[in-house]
Amino acid sequence: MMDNLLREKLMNKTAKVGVIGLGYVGLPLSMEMVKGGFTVYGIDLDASKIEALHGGQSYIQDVPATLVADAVNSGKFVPTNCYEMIQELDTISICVPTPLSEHQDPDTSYIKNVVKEIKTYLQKGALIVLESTTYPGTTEELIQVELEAMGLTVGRDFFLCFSPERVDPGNANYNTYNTPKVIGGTTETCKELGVLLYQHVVQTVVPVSSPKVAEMSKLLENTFRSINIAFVNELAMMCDKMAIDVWEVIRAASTKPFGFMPFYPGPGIGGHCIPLDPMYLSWKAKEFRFYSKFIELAQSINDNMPEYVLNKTAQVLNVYAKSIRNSRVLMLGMSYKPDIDDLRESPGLSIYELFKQSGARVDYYDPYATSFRDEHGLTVHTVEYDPEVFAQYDCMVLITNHRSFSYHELAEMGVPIIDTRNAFATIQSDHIHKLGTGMQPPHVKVAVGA
Ligand code: SAJ
Repeated sequence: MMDNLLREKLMNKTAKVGVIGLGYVGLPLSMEMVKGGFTVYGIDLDASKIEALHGGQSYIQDVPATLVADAVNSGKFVPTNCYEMIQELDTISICVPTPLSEHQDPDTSYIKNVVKEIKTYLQKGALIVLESTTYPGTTEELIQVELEAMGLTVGRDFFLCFSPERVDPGNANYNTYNTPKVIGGTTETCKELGVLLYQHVVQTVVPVSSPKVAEMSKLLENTFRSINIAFVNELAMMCDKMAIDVWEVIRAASTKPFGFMPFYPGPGIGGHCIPLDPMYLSWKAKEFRFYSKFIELAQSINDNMPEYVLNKTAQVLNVYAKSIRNSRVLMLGMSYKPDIDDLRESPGLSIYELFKQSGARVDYYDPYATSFRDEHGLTVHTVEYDPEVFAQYDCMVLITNHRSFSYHELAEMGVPIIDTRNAFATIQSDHIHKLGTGMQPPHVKVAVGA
């Protein structure tokens, strides 16, 4: 039986394991599989990635180059951009992107392209594990159906699982090895073989009853974040109206030792997961005529935050008798979260465009994300850090609270600051206007009953 043969190879680690997609998920996974004792064949279409890996270099911040070099030099990691390698593989973990289309619908083209190659080269008896975040049903609909149309039978001629990636780039505490790995098999045998592979690779494997449960659990994890972030963004807008400090409110609520989990307002949500994953779920739900008001509402609140930041800035400039048009605005930070250079879906990019469309003369300073292409394809570069130059701006807007920023020095410049992250929390100053603390700057006290 095919499964017994594969079971044997997984037990004695002679199985040739493959990873398709060597990005922030696939490369760390490949390295853990090497550590687990397997010979790993990494397949990626990007020849520059393959060249870098063969040169013992790493393009993923969490993967040391030395690890790559040792794995390649020992022959335990074989990077290639040839899909033909699939015909040698006993297992294939698919770690390709699942973005959104321009209409905010799932774009599963990367998965479909990989499946085409697997249909061409798959050797009978192989285990396929889809890791890319996607809607419930993808594994069966895009992989099982396609392979069975070739006359193969899942659980006999090939084995199929879904196991969501939980990679959090830059996280110093959690990595591919020590983050529990959920996995669901199309059949009981598929699940057993998937568990057998990953138990040599990660610390904890969490088997579930089906690929759909595994697919849905990942979407729950990230939709949970999107909805809670949206709620706290709404609370911030409410607090702006009520002149209550939302940051103090959250700090106070966080003292509750049970039944509460803090989320924080911001200029919107970015990254490769949170803005996208919930849309995969709401899109699939519509197929069942189920319309998730929660998800759509959260998406609209979060997507509206850049506009809200623009309006808050306009209100603050107004206090100083200035308009957005022709004001010199300096954005502090552009990446989607602190201390990284990742600009994917960053709300700062939308805020930059909104300032430009409103006629502001806008620059940005970010020591990590040092340039980006604007909506017209033009490259925009960060300005250099220069307190004397910064003091000339009409206002500064804190978008990303990088730890490297000199918040006291920035505050001492005397330039009005719109703080969307409570980054200046410990600095009391009349010209610092925090999101969610009242639309009137602190020094403008409205007389009660006026
Ligand atoms: N954000 C807020 N308020 C919050 C939390 C986040 O505005 O309270 C914003 C961030 O600034 C960012 C966006 O939301 O723009 C997403 O932030 P994130 O902390 O969720 O970070 P991500 O996008 O890197 O999410 C990843 C996810 N990991 C995986 O999908 C494997 C997510 O599930 C993790 O929970 C998250 O990292 C994490 O906790 O770091």
